[in-house]
Amino acid sequence: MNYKALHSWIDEMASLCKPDNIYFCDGSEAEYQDMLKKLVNEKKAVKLNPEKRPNSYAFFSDPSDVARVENRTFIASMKESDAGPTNNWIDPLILKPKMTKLFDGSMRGRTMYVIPFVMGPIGADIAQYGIQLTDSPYVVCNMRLMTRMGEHILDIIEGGKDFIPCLHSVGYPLVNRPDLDWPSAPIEEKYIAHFPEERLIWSYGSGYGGNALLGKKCLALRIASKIGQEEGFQAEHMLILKLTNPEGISKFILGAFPSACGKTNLSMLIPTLKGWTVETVGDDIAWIFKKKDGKFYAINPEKGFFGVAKGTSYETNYNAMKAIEKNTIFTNVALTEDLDVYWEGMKDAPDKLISWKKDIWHKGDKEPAAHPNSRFTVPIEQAPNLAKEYDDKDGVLISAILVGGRRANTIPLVIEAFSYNHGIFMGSMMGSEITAAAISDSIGKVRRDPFAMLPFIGYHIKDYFNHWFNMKGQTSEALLPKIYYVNWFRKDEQGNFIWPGFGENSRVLKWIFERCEHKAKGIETPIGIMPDKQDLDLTGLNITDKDLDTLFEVDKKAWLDELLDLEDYYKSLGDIPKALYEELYQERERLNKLGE
Ligand code: GTP
Ligand code: SPV
Ligand code: MN
Repeated sequence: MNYKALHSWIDEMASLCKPDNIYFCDGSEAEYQDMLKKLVNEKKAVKLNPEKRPNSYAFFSDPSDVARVENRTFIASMKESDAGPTNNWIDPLILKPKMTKLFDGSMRGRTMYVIPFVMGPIGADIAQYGIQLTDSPYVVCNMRLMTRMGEHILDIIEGGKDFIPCLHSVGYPLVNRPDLDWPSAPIEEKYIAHFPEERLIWSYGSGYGGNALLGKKCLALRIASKIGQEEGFQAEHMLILKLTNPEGISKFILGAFPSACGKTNLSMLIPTLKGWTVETVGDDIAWIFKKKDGKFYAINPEKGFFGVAKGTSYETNYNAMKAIEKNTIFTNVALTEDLDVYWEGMKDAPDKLISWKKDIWHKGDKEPAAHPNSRFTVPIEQAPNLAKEYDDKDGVLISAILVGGRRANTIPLVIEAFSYNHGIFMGSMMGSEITAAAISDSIGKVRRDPFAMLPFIGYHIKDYFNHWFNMKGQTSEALLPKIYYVNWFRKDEQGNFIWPGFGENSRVLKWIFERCEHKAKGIETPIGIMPDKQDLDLTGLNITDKDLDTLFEVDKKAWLDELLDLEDYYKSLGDIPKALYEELYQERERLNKLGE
């Protein structure tokens, strides 16, 4: 859509949703403060103690609206085969009328906010403009922290830039009933819908995170992945970090880990190795493109963090804790008696708290005080380790891509792919234990989640894999990023993590950095190249030889089983690229020879 269509679209949506008012957001600080003040007056938000947490607010969602709802997320392409076997497909000719009925009058008694925003640095070739219409002031405030938004973006769109229309309603019209603290619709009425051919997003019934901040997962991943497939870039669920060695040389590394598997933490890491630094460019989404030099570059389409609160502490993620000391919105965390925030894993629990359900909570209570998917929203500029390149429209040169998930067994600490194709194979086989970032009754179960994109590919997964190979094209290995499979989450028989993780992950990053410079050694195994114990810098780390052996073990039987399961998975996906089967068969052959 472009300028001509803009105002008639807004009028059309307003006459459908029937809000009491329409308000164009200018994106200013004053507007943000006014909205939060109003939300506090209406008791929909709590202003935190300004001496402890200046200019910060807490929101508490309805207990049924706490995460992405994958089974209510739809790809409504014209043809079912374009959505593929991993998406919920629904015929747009059925869904449109159904949702039109739901949207009809859905904003009664409310204001419709118009949010002009852009995903990506202004001026970046692949930046994508959007307009979100929403009846949730909570969403407006979060979009302001998470995206580049406001009047200046509307000016650009009115100047003729194409934009992606995004319609959102919490689905709780105020007709003969009072408002709720967190209005939303029952689960069976929630629809997070994507119309890829029209490049259109309609979201109804949820006010939470990726369901409602439509610039994030809906636009920057599902719709952008489809645009990228058509226009030659990749939209990926990846962090972007800048790693600098003691000599001052920097490299940029991407990491694809599923939801709640460590992207924010890795991008904000403080290395335990002396002289090394990590700076953050992005913590959740990367758009990858190729330049004329044949190399791959990345931009972060976002401008803020929507990070997992649970488990975040000054010990595990100092930079995140510093970032959220002020100007932060918290959702579903617990509150202390003096109105500061608390969550499990932050520090020792005080005796008494207000839980995310707004109940009094006592130390020792069985239920956690904060929701496991409690989150903070904070502008990226507040990260103490922000890389200066974060806003660079030309992107950063990618040296390496990490893939990985939560796996209690089988997957070693780090494996380097033999080639880019082998790396794509590694990404395709990723599995991870399901976390609380999505509403699911299978939390903890391992599921395949290729490139951490299973819930976010806006089209057929076979074409997604093809796109990886197409983007590679004829590029020589020397110009391509190196790909690594990592796993920080291996457990011992007692169920404890073997690898200390967090800042100690810098030891693995150092090996990767030096592999990219052809300096570090590695040994060939059937599943890829791994550091020998002496190749990994373990200075000052307390870890037993037995644990190290486990972290680098290649369990022939477990891997062969893994490949059998993967082959079944491949078959279930339809006609995926032959190159993936070739990689699988070669890996099996190498494994079969092991120990012979
Ligand atoms: P999304 O925002 O959902 O995409 O999550 P994410 O991938 O950014 O994950 P995040 O960094 O927020 O980490 C999620 C959880 O994993 C937190 O509770 C962290 O404390 C924990 N975690 C992160 N890194 C490590 C690690 O290296 N080791 C261990 N054991 N836990 C980790
Ligand atoms: C994720 O689930 O991967 C997130 C959180 O980053 S949400 O924005 O809710 O999708
Ligand atoms: Mn994420």
